[in-house]
Amino acid sequence: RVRRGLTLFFTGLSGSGKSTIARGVADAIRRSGRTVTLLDGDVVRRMLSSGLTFSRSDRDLNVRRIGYVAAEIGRHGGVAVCAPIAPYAATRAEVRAMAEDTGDFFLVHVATPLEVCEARDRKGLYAKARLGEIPEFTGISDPYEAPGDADLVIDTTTATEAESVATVVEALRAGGWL
Ligand code: GGZ
Repeated sequence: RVRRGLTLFFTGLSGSGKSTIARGVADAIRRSGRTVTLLDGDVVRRMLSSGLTFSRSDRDLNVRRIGYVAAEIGRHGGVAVCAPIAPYAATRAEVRAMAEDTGDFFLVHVATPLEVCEARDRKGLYAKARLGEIPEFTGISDPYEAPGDADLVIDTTTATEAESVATVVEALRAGGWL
């Protein structure tokens, strides 16, 4: 039986935990027997969007490309798990429309507060952004528009990685996608 495709889209700040949770959820979906493609921010920036900057128009182009690929995966009954920052609401809405044209769309806001992401500063990027060494850094010198249409909101301030993954998997199960 060919199932309805799904674009599972994570949005949130750098260091919010998006990629880690997305990877864990993708593994869980795969174990459930569905075909999964992970479109992680890092890999997409290298393979699909190389040469793009972090200007608004380049971010939009990056996020639209991810949305297009995800929608095509959905068309063929697959699950695409995407995890870019995707800071702009209008662009996320475009992606939702593209994905819903060929399958389903599920938006997860990884709403770990800026203070927490910055305090962790796993890659040292926030410190550089504060020093002005990275211009247009989301949350510091560039906007992040929090979604008002998230299907699920998670915060990794206190939840462990495993708990966050379990929360998303449970929501997918409840929605009939798993
Ligand atoms: C935000 C930046 C920037 C700027 C480099 N602003 O924590 P990371 O390192 O691994 O994740 C961030 C990643 C964001 O790329 P995306 O493709 O997800 O962004 S968008 O959806 O807005 O296109 C961060 C790193 O790239 N990075 N410069 N100025 N994040």
